Amino acid sequence: MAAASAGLDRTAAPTLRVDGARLWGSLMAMAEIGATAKGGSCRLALSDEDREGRDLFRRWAEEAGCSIVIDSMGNIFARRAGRDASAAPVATGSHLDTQPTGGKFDGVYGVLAGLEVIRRLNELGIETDAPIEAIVWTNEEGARFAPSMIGSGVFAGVFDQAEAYATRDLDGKSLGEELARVGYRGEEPCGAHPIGAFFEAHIEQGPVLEAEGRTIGAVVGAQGMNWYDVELSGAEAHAGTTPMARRRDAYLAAARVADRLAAIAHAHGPHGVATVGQVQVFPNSRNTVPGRVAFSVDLRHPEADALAAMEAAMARALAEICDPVGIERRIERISAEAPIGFDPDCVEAVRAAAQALGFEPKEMVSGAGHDACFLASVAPTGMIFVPCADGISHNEVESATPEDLAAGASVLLNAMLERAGRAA
Ligand code: HGY
Ligand code: MN
Ligand code: MN
Repeated sequence: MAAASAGLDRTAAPTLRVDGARLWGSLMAMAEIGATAKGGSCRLALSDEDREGRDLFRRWAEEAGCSIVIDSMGNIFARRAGRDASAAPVATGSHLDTQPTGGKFDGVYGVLAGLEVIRRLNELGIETDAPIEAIVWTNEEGARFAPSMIGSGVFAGVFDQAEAYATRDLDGKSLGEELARVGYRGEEPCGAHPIGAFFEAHIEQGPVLEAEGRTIGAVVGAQGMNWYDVELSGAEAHAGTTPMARRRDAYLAAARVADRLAAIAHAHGPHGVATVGQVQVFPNSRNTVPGRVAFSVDLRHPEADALAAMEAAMARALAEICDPVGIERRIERISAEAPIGFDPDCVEAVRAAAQALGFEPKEMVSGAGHDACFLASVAPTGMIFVPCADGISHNEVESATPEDLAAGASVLLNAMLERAGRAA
């Protein structure tokens, strides 16, 4: 009965629901920042558009009575006070940065669902025991600065901050310089911020929930994901006078490697996936045989040993393709995220909240990486998925329904409240 005497009401609270129209309105207002002609979003990490989105989030959070802390990696912590200021906050959040041809919901849904939780608690006059926080993590996508999830990765001690500051985009600008330029290089040392528990709401970015007619995914873990930088060096040559047999064509070798990577993924199907997303050809002239090609590789699999086998198969493919034609190769693994499992109590809080709202949640493993994957190593963490149309994401047509988004945010509200406790 200690909890009751401390004025902490753990009785089963009525199931609360967010204001779905307000959440949708905030999503559409944020989508106007970096809006693309095809209806998507482009707010590359630490760009002017990212800064504008961050500034809007901060304004909304301050209007909701939150105090704001920004850490040395630009992660933003918007805190709604609880009765016990010394308690570690129950937090939620995601990212505002997008892919170059991103959608309106990847990341931003998790940030604004967190803001809606705070707005709704304010509206209902509910005081929690622990503080509630909504967080914006820096550079989750990794589209501009590799690797991905750098803000949460430095926070969790996975990446070194100095190395993160030094990483450069294709124009040679460093993350540290850009962080200072947009005014988000905060004072709080990254990683010093206490987190009592973390929940992330996100669109599934895959077809499963929609195909099964389900609204809520209770995410139990995420698959492993390795990123590589590969550089192949041959020799520039004249496109007209150089016989095919005398060429050391770096692009042709890279194309063959990409084809073999697809075969490796199929061989480790149905879950193995491989992607070459970024390719730079040098000197990139129509009538010069490419002498050098730099490209990215993204390998993923839910099982660690299968992911290791895919990496070994990639190394063999590179040797078999490059050695016979005298192409030199350099490969660097720039990030390696092992498959992770989320905290069973957090998964249960998500499941129970969904059921209380009338949804039967589907247990799922995430195919995408998320900031929650790193938070899981420093705090009890769970994720909530909602469907997106045709499972499409990292595409301007990405879409989700106001009803599903509201449902996921209501699950988030109840799961966080259960964890934070209501002051009686
Ligand atoms: O790459 C991912 O899985 C995430 O969308 N950044
Ligand atoms: Mn995301
Ligand atoms: Mn993404």
